[in-house]
Amino acid sequence: MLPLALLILLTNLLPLSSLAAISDSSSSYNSFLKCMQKQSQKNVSNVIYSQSNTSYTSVLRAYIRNARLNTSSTKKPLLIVTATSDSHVSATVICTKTLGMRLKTRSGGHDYAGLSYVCDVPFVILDMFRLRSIEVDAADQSAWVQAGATLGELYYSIWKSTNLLGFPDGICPTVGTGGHISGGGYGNMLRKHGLASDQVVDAKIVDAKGNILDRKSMGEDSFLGNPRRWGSEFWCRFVVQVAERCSNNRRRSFHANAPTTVVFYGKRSSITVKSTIVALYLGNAEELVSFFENDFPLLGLKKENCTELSWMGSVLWWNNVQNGTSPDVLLNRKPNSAVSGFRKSDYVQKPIPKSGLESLWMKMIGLVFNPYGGRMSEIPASDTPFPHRSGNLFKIQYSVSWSDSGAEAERDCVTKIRSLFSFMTPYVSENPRSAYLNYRDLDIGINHFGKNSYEEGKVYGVKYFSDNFDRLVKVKTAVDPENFFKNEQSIPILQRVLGKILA
Ligand SMILES: Cc1cc2nc3c(=O)[nH]c(=O)nc-3n(C[C@H](O)[C@H](O)[C@H](O)COP(=O)(O)OP(=O)(O)OC[C@H]3O[C@@H](n4cnc5c(N)ncnc54)[C@H](O)[C@@H]3O)c2cc1C
Ligand SMILES: *[C@@H]1O[C@H](CO)[C@@H](O)[C@H](O)[C@H]1NC(C)=O
Ligand SMILES: *[C@@H]1O[C@H](CO)[C@@H](O)[C@H](O)[C@H]1NC(C)=O
Ligand SMILES: *[C@@H]1O[C@H](CO)[C@@H](O)[C@H](O)[C@H]1NC(C)=O
Ligand SMILES: *[C@@H]1O[C@H](CO)[C@@H](O)[C@H](O)[C@H]1NC(C)=O
Ligand SMILES: CC(=O)N[C@H]1CO[C@H](CO)[C@@H](O)[C@@H]1O
Repeated sequence: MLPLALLILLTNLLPLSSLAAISDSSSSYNSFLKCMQKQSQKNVSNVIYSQSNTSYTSVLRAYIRNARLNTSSTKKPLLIVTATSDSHVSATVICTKTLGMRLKTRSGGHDYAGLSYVCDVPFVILDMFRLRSIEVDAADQSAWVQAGATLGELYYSIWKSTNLLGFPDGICPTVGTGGHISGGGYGNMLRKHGLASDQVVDAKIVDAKGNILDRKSMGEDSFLGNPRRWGSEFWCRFVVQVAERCSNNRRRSFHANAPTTVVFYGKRSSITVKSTIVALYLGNAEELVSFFENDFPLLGLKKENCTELSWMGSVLWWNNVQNGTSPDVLLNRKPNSAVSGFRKSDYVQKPIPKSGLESLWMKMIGLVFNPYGGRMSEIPASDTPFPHRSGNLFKIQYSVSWSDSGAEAERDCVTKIRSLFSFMTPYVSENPRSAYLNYRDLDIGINHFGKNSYEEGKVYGVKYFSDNFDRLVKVKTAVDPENFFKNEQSIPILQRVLGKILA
């Protein structure tokens, strides 16, 4: 197998002028317990936490990944179910519905707006962290991954079973596969292999009646309208087709082969803006250097600017883990640790003119540019719910994080990111102004579940799903006509009035 070549390019220091930087808990517990007992035919008392259980708070906090949503005024679940089997998942759906509560499913808890663990009506959290088995079949180049497994656990399991396979998933090891893969999921191999969700060949889901379905039993329409997208909260198990052997990558042309991640960021405490370009190339350093000599001679890239590593080595490298450290570090779930943050996204379809870039540097907060193209342009936009395919040059992530708990720090940061977003309007996609589902942003629209849920849903729906939105609404209406699986930004249903569908 060929090593992967990693490179770090360019560290520019630019001057920076302005960078400012419920209802009754115990009775619901009893009814819920009874219902769960009946549905799952098992003693379930060890998987249900009410607010009076001593471990309730530590279970809740373990996968809160945005400290902004860890305050005393943040709404808390009445109950948390830490499912350990399919039958628990199915029973949780049925019993939550029976008791008239909202269901929130949490896998890794990284939703930027905390939609997996915060809700403004009485709710139950179906917590998947105990359902985390991973079965890798190296010969078949596939794996079954339970939704509660983290990316780090998936990487580790693949590495344990073979050094010839990898998976095109995100960077941060604590992210949950459940939310990540069902919302798209990209990493450093995006341009070569597409999204994590593009690799899904089957899934187990639980529908609104509590039935456990797979690709065959749910039907192609539902499958292609992939779990999270057509409902909101499901349990899924993914068969993941892991990447082809690295030695095969040689045949691909450079552009499809070099998924560059470009990172620009500003530091509040200093007067400089630091910009960094980091990229993963699936091949050796000589090849990479010769590509750069032809295509980007001004960069002056040399072999010593590249680091050759195995795929696992690159996974650790992207996580700033020192060379030689055991991949065991990927298994650290780091429970109950988070900073406060706010994120937004944009898609860029035409080059940003130099004048725009110059003003952008002056306003800079944390920005990450992810180049598209390559495999992403080959997959037709209507093939899967994820619509941002050819025609997109790159995606931007805007981010602000703060550590002071004061409301002032929050206001300051949120104001800054919104003003930058507004400044960017002329340079990014329009009608719709597209956004990435996994970079949850409640600013772009919220469903209040009133009469006009379709109209409200369309506001954010076309930003996340473009022309695929209406198809997703049809599938959603067919499989979950009561709209049981819902959150602030789920796919709405078409309303039936006097037997007619209104849209
Ligand atoms: C530190 C950090 C790094 C990140 N890095 C990347 C990256 O490199 N690439 C990238 O693409 N994204 C990245 N993200 C975004 C990440 O992919 C999304 O936040 C993703 O949705 C998180 O999945 P989760 O299971 O951890 O989150 P959760 O908060 O548990 O879930 C996210 C959403 O999916 C729903 N959901 C969760 N599990 C299920 C399930 N089993 N069935 C149905 N619905 C479910 C939840 O209800 C919620 O709406 C990052 C986020 C963070 C905070
Ligand atoms: C490459 O490495 C050399 C030596 O360390 C350094 O001077 C140069 O700036 C680097 N080039 C790039 C493009 O990073
Ligand atoms: C369930 O198990 C718990 C201990 O784990 C026990 O206290 C309880 O009595 C059991 N309930 C039933 C209905 O068997
Ligand atoms: C949540 O807040 C509590 C109390 O301030 C703190 O101990 C805990 O570490 C915080 N957890 C997260 C994930 O922010
Ligand atoms: C990483 O460490 C190994 C030995 O532990 C060494 O052989 C290898 O050259 C190192 N790689 C890099 C890129 O430093
Ligand atoms: C999961 C868990 O520990 N649940 C406990 C919550 O509290 C009740 C009453 O004390 C126990 O019976 C449960 O086992």
